[in-house]
Amino acid sequence: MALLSYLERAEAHSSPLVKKLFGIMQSKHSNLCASIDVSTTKEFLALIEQLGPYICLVKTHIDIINDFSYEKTIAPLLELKKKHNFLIFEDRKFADIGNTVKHQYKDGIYKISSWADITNAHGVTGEGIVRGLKEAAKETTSEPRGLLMLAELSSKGSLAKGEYTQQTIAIAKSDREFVIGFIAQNYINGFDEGFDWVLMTPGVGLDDKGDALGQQYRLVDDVVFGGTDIIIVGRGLFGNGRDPAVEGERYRRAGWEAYRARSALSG
Ligand code: 5BU
Repeated sequence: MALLSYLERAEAHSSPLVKKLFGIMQSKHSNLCASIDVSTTKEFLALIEQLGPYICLVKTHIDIINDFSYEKTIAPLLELKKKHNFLIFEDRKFADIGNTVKHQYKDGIYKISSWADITNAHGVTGEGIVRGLKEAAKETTSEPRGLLMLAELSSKGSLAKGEYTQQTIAIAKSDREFVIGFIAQNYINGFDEGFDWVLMTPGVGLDDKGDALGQQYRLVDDVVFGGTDIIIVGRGLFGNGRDPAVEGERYRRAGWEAYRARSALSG
């Protein structure tokens, strides 16, 4: 079957959140998610300001910011979101029982459900995790919220494979409204069954092979031709003194061209 454009997928999708995401991707010609892993609010906001024009999604690890506050960190982030038109994905990787993750998502210092459009969860604790997170989202806001299930990881020796991955996919299918897709390294048999899941892939780098702590990088073409919709790039955009605007445009173009080439091949 021919691979549809992001616009066609936006039009056909049942989820308002996915419609919005694919719509942004189409209008900015970007399937690039920037992973902003820095420890001060100043660096965090400066990077997002620089990368804003090139990305469809900002991925955060909000708990690594030393000087976090809603007023100084989140309020300006939401301004940048409006200015540059992207969505926000908090890479929280929830992994507890439903009742606990419900509170971790909506309470505490970070109140993730109040500002992050998308978050993610491991399947290790079973289906209750989806229900707990969904309840928190509903109790927080009428804005659309979505969950990605962690089917695979990019790191060396990851245990998320085989039967574990298949069971995680089964958990995702328990709620096709709140769960919008997966984090995985490739398209996996078992995802689809006629539903247009969003697939996002981290561990992408054009210049490095990995890091000293088990990260493994693959090239943009490899992950896009492997079936991904959104490439997630962190240090490739700003590590080692790189210029975020130069690398932002480079990865945006690489990701977009790869998706177009894949669509043309499948057409
Ligand atoms: P990097 O700087 O491009 O290596 O950052 C990758 C980001 O993606 C980082 O925030 C990780 O926590 C995140 N990540 C990952 O690297 N691999 C995975 O499988 C998952 C998330 Br899930």
